[in-house]
Amino acid sequence: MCDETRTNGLLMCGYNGRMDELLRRLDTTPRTMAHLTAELRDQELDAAEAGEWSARQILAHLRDDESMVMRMRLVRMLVEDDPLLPDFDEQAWATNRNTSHDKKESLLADFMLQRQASLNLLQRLTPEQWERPGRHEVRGSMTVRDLVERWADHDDEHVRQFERATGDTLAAVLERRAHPGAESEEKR
Ligand code: NI
Repeated sequence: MCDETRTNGLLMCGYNGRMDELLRRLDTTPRTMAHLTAELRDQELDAAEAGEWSARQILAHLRDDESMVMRMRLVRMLVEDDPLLPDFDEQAWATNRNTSHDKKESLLADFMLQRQASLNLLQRLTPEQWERPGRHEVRGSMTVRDLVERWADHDDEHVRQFERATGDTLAAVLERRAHPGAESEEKR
């Protein structure tokens, strides 16, 4: 069972530092996205190089993926016996999904809520549940632990993609916030 301890206010199962680290990464992403979106205006949210996603599309993708792909896979692996997990064509999904009217505040609030729902499940997994299997259509056999590693890496990939789309970085945002008077000409 879960040894309930708290790290930075986050409920953790203390049996494995690696799992805690994965959950910490998942817990951090909504705040990262909040920092990265805070100063963006609509024009900047929707700017995109040809063939690339805009910042708004990336944020919408993280929101959609959380409940409809990642948590769905998790729940199926917890309740079904070695389920077959369909692949998900995120390019096709993004192309056919009209998120241009979604306000960044709504997308961000949705993402935060959905991520918290995922963490509520993940924080209470037993060691046995972390090892439950599933079969991904393309990636093959995986455990819940493999899924969560992929989940955290997926966050990081899209955070970097978001930084490329806006030409800004989390480090730069935090630096500007720490030194509000020192806005340089290179920023916008
Ligand atoms: Ni993705």
